[in-house]
Amino acid sequence: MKSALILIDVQKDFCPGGALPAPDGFTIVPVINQLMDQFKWVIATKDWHPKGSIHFDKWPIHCVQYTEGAEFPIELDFEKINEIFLKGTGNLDDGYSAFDATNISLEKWLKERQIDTLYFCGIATDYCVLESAKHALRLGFNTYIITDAIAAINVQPDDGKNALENLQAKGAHLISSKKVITNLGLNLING
Ligand code: VGL
Ligand code: ZN
Repeated sequence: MKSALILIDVQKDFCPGGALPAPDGFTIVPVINQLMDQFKWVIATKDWHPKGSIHFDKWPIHCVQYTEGAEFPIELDFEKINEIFLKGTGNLDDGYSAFDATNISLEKWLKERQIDTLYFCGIATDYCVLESAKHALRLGFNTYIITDAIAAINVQPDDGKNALENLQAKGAHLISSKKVITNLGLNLING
């Protein structure tokens, strides 16, 4: 089993003060910083929309390409990221799933490295983490969700909770960062 940590959309616009914030957006950053040391492979997605995207019929304008809101928060140790996958890049493209990234094919990238197990963290539990992890399960990846390293937008108060129940029913494993770090650390480094 070869594993990767995948950071979904840890971007300023999804953190408090941003355009479409998850209330716990900053809280998860130190947890993610710790997790990154456990993995040989650390990858990240960025929501990366063109200004005129139809996506903004549904959402406040956020994560526009090359703007500050699309950047990683400065507290994130982003130099540890091996590859960045850009999604939602077309005018007609919501890009909720990491596997819809357009600059590099995520599935191909993982297969080339024989990575078959994904540990998800990031934002938002109820949208892009949910859709990316569902997509990973459909493609046959072993799928873990690190429950204290994700943050929900919670348009409805239970959206994050429901997303996790939905994922668990589909075969995803829920795990704490502590468990990843203490129990699995050494195996994962072998990536
Ligand atoms: C997201 C809503 C709109 C996400 C992106 O990253 O979860 N949510 N665009
Ligand atoms: Zn978006």
